[in-house]
Amino acid sequence: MKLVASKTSPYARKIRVLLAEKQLAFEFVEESAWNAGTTVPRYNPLNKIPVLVLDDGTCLYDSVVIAEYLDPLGAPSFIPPSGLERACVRRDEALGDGITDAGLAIFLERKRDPARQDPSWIDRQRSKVDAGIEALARELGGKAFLRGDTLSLGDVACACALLWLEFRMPEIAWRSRHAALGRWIERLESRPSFATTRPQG
Ligand SMILES: N[C@@H](CCC(=O)N[C@@H](CS)C(=O)NCC(=O)O)C(=O)O
Repeated sequence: MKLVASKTSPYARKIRVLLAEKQLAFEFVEESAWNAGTTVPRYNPLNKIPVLVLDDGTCLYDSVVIAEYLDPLGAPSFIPPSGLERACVRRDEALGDGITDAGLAIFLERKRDPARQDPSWIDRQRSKVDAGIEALARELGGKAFLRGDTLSLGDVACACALLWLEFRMPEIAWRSRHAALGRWIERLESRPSFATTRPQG
C-alpha cells in the first residue's frame, strides 16, 4: 500500500504514527494538495491528504476512514471493538481532529492578504482551539493515557493536533498553561512512531 501525504499534515501524521506503531510496510508518496500540479486529485476527488492507496488501487480517505481500515491489520489495536469504549476513543479522535480543523482554518486565513482577513472568523476558530485544549486537559487529568493504560487512537489524534499547533502557531503556547498535557506529550514524543514523524518543511 501507498500513503499519499505530506510531512507536515497532522491528519497524515496520525496515520503515519499508526503505521509505525503497527510496523506495517508502506510506500510514502510525498505530496501536498497545495502544490502546483498536485497529483492528489488522482487519488481523492476532494484534493486532500492523507490518502491510503491499496494494492488493488482502492483509495481510502479521509484519515478517520484510513484509521478504521488499518486498526485490524496488525497489533496492537488502537480502537476498542465496540460499545461506549469505542465511541469514546472515536470521540477523542474527533476532538483532536477538530482542534486541528480549527487551527488549520486560522493558519489558512492568516495566509490571505491582511486586508482580506476576517478577525472575527479567526477569533471564532481560536475559541474552538482553546476550548478543545481545555477539554483535552480535563479528559486526561493526571493519567498516562486518555483511555486505560495503553495508547489509543484518541491519544494519537490529540497529540498530533497539539504538536502541529506548536509547529505552526507556537504563540498558542499550550504547554505553559497545561503542565499535565506537556508531560503526556513528552512521553508520546519519546516513542519512535512520534520521533520519526515530526513535521518537516
Ligand atoms: N478530514 C480530513 C482532513 C484532511 C485535510 O484537510 N488535509 C489537508 C492537509 S493538512 C489538505 O490536504 N488540505 C487541502 C485542501 O483543503 O484543499 C482528514 O482527516 O483526512
